[in-house]
Amino acid sequence: MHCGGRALLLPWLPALLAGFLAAGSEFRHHRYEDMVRALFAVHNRCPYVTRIYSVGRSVEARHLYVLEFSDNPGIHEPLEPEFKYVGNMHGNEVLGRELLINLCQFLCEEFQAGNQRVARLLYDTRIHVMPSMNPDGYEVAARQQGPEFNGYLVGRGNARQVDLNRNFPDLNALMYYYEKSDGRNHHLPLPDNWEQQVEPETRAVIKWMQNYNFVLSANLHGGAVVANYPFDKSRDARIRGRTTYAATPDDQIFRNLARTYSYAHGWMHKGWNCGDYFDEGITNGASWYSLSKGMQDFNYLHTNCFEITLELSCDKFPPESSLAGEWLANREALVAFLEQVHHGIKGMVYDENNNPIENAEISVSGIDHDVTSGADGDYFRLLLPGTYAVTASAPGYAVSSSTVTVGPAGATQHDFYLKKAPKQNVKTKQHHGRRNAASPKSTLKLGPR
Ligand code: GEM
Ligand code: ZN
Repeated sequence: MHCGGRALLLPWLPALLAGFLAAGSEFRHHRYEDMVRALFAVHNRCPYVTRIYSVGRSVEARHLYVLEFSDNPGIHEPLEPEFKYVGNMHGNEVLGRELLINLCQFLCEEFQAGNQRVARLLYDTRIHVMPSMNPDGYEVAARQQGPEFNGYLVGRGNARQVDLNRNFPDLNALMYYYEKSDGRNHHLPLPDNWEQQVEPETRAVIKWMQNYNFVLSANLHGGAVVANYPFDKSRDARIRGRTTYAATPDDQIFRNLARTYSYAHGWMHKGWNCGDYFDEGITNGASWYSLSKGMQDFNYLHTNCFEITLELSCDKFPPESSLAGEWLANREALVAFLEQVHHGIKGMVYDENNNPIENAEISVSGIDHDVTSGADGDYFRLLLPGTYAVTASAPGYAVSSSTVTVGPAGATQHDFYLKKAPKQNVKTKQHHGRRNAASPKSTLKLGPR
């Protein structure tokens, strides 16, 4: 699907460009009101495959809007993975916001035009697009900075000037603490008072992450051109100026995800960009520079979602004249990365009566990071091609193991049927499931921002 896809998109290009240009050029910067109008215009044009919802409001009460694409908007269909794109978390890094508006217009137009690749994506996936996580910061940047001025920090933070990519609970610290005991590194719990410790935008996005079982995601930034993958925080962040690679247990998968973007991008993979060199256009976050309380690591440590951070332009507020070219350089990459959500293993977890089991843990031998089944009992485990020993477990049930082979295209489906365990064999994992009342709460303080 991946290789053939590029060819599938190209025939539509001239018509698409002509359409955009005729419509008075969609390649322009969108202030908040313009962005909202653009998203609703897409919804009005493609009402049966889109839905608009807000996950909450910013400090200055602007909505954090999401445009959702699916053949059944508003509904999670079992075995159809959920995907998200988030842009403009730093208000002054604006290319992601524009590219995501372009992507929404593209998905809608191409679906209408009968593009089979796009139609298939919409039938098999639920795609959530949040063009701006920091609409307040954007307005500051657009007013005081604008495209012509290269102020580096104006509008980066939210209205209270908090950097939202330094505002998530520090689950890396908790993971390192757990390494001394059971080594747990997934669905790590939040401190009791986490809601009081984070900004409204962060709070809304965390609740969004908890309400949808996202499988794959990217967070769009600017200021460099590179695909950055977890961990962002190095093991010893206190050693200043020294950068150490902090690998997740899923390092190979993350590197592959990052490469998917960089090689499908016009020039990211070449490595030399904005005066920096990144081999293959990818980097481990911590090996670049260490960052605490970022969103990327939080996704991996608190949810089932694998997130990478895409740095997409040297210029954080690029001139309008560059937007059409940037769209062409990123369009295939945005679609190809999205398609990666269909790799690995997926399936259902049932009990003996065919009732779905929520929050079952799926473990892959050799990769020390579990994912859990969602409310419908479905699970998604991104993996590279290969043969894996996979285990499903849930409290009160006997563990079930299988050997599953993953090919290069599409996800392999494997369902688990768990039998009730005899009382003495019940596996009691204290830390099971994030909604489990028995799970320990983090006592770590989030500390000053
Ligand atoms: C970043 S995020 C990407 C880089 N991550 C690491 N660990 N070096 C940030 O938040 O500082 C860059 C950006 O703002 O775009
Ligand atoms: Zn940024």
